[in-house]
Amino acid sequence: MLNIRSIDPAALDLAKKADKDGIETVWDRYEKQQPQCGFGSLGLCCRHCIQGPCRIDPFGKGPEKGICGATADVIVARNLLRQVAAGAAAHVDHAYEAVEALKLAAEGKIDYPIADINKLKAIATGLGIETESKEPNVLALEVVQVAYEDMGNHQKRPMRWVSAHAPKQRLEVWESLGILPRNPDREIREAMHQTTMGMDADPVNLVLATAKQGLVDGYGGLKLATDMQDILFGTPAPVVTEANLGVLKEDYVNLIVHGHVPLLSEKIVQWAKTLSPEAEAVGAKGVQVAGICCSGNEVLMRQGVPLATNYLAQELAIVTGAVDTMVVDVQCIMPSLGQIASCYHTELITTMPIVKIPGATHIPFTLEHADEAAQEIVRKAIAAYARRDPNKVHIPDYRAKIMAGFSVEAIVGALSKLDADQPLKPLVDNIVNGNIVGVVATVGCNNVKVAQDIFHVEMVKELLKNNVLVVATGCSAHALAKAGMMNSEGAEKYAGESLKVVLTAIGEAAGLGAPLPPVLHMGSCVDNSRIGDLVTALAGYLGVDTAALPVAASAPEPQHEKALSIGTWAVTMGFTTHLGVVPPVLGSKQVTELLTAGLTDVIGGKFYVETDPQTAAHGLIEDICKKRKALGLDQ
Ligand code: NFS
Ligand code: SF4
Repeated sequence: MLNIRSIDPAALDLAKKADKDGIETVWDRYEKQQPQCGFGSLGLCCRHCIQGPCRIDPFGKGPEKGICGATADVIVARNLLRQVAAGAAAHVDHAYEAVEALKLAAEGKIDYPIADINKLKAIATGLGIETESKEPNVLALEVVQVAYEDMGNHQKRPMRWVSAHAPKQRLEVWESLGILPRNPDREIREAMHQTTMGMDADPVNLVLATAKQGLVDGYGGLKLATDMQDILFGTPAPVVTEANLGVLKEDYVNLIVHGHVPLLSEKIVQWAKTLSPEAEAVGAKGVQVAGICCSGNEVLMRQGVPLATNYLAQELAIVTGAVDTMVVDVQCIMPSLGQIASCYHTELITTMPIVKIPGATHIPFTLEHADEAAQEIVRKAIAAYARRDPNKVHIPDYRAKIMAGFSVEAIVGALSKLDADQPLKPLVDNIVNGNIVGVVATVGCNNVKVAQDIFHVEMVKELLKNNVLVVATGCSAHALAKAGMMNSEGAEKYAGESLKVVLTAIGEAAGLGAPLPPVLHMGSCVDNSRIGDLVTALAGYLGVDTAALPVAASAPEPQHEKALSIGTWAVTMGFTTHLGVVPPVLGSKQVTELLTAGLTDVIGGKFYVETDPQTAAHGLIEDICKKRKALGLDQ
């Protein structure tokens, strides 16, 4: 079946091969699910106790309450809180592993570096830790201590990762709403408790609890993970490489890293280089590592590893017949990969105790034996290369040049070429004078309900044309990378006149000899914390609340619960946060109203749901213009 909906030429090309090879893809399975359940789509079904399942009739003709008496508002609000808590849990779990890694690295118990002493010092200073004349491992242990205290059950105060890093004005807002999170595990546990049968029946209270989960996610997940990973592996600096499945090479061993946590993928990149002679010994020219989803973004940002593809085309990567091994850790890994890999020579390798897939080889990854696991995985890929069937290989010849690695430190570094004393000033000046109308962060996934990448690309085209600077992470960054929006030519092609002037000036000053890309790749989904850091710095420099900045966020094609938790965090930061796919909340007028309008007065931000890319772009621009006016920038 050729059900594919995508604008990615490589995906379209491979869908034909999938059809020929008899491979069922995510698009085929989506078709088979039609029509999807209306109750579920509206958020109106509840299975929280086994008197249920209960469903509310959205047309008011059938039941108006669940068996226990829960109304549509309660059911929708409870479901949303659980989803956002689940998203936060994924990020907190990820962050926690990185904290453990830093601890063991600092104790010298594992073979991981502490690569970025400057970042370590900056984070320690931010947490109020004295850094003077302390050895890096001593300092790292003190930072870990704070992280562990934040995670500890005994503490009643809000997380220090929040109070140390959040914008001042925001802290006051969150405190007044009673949503400052204590330790993340406790808050997630409480959300699970709060949503069980016979608990909270107040939709407003439930929505506020959801906002609190947004903060758990933003600071206990995203920010903590990025900070730890930067200390361990280095803070990204600009790198140049390529994106899309054309980065796979016929005469190389192709090893794809897929998932999210860089603890394993960093090791794989390193061992792929070291073991390259073994690949040559079997007739390959070397080992080509490429990345899918956020593992891809992580090793791109720090090691310049090319991007293979984003979420929706993960199955099609295997259909190339050229992937010798795909190694996965956690999150966004389609269970279908095991079956698809079995139709080719590809060895699918799972590594985590909580992600096992029938049909995959399981090689347990532990911090203590990371090098052994990585070597074994690379060697498996080399062995699989020998089994590759040339008749089954088809690598679509599509790849776009990209520049990535735009951490806040890298952005400030480039700007400091224009003003060494006040590096944020050139950016702020250009926002004030209107050369840059505002900034939109596009984040999040692909969703099979939308033609792959189309919403990201079409909306961003419109934003750039209107001189809005775009920063991107996650699968959105993949989409925009593949579409050629992350290189200098992209600035010429897509940026409006005044934005182009700024990009050119920064590009020249930074020594690129060409404009800066119009879309800045800021990393993986946990690296949304980098966007948080950037807006926090901008707000601090201007002495205003982040909610006042001409900045907005968008997840054009969200699919994962993580996208909902990140979006919720963006709303708590005071941003209008666009979703291009309707989340399952429309079954409750009250909850929908709270999320899209009612909360704004108290929290400053809101969700904005719009399923047309052009309209969404203009909606965001309108929002940015209102904020400009309120700041007195445009009369
Ligand atoms: Ni984010 Fe990254 Fe992609 Fe969505 Fe999944 S990979 S963590 S959740 S699908 S952007
Ligand atoms: Fe039904 Fe209430 Fe049980 Fe949910 S908690 S399944 S609404 S009885």
